[in-house]
Amino acid sequence: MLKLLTLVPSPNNVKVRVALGYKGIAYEEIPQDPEDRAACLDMSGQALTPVMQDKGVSLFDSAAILRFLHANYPGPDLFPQDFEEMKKVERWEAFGRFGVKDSLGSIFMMALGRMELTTGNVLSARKELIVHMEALEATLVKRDWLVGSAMSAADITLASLLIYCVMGEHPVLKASFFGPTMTEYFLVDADVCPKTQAWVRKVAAYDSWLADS
Ligand SMILES: N[C@@H](CCC(=O)N[C@@H](CS)C(=O)NCC(=O)O)C(=O)O
Repeated sequence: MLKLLTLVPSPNNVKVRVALGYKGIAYEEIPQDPEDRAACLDMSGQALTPVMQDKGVSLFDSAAILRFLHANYPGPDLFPQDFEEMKKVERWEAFGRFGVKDSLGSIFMMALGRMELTTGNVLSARKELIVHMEALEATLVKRDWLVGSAMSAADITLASLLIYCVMGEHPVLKASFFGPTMTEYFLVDADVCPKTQAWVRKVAAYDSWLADS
């Protein structure tokens, strides 16, 4: 059975668990202690989660894991077959990795005490995040999913990054080692980008940890 070393409340981990849930793949989950990276290092040669082991392969990096699941398992596709549609998914993934994640990451770094925590820094990261949400909203007012007619890796990647903005009150997120301040820094009002907020909840429902919000 597929093994997943996972840091329960982390966006990149939610992303992989959503993909597993969506494709209906059974897996053994091995929650990680944020202070102890020995198992990740042992399995993948690097310390970050998520890490997956399956069919004789050990893989780190959520985007690589999604491609592995798409290529090796039946069930709903995570990536389109069409070349142009694939380029759209990859553009959304890049927007997640280099746009949304940069603003999100700076708030995480402040909450973890790795970057100077000032009101100005929090506010400017929040402002950037809301601009990113507005870009998603402009697409999601016109269509249910970012690319094609069903959920894809584009939706899974972006929605998982926004869980703290939308679902920060969820007990799993609120109780996380990032601390309750994360909710305070990230959470946006219900009337901000409502389509995007509903879409984040719809995607997150495929993760058993976040399903019952
Ligand atoms: N590119 C990697 C990034 C993985 C990553 O940043 N993992 C975070 C959790 S979301 C982590 O383990 N952080 C540990 C730390 O910063 O101490 C991916 O997409 O999986």
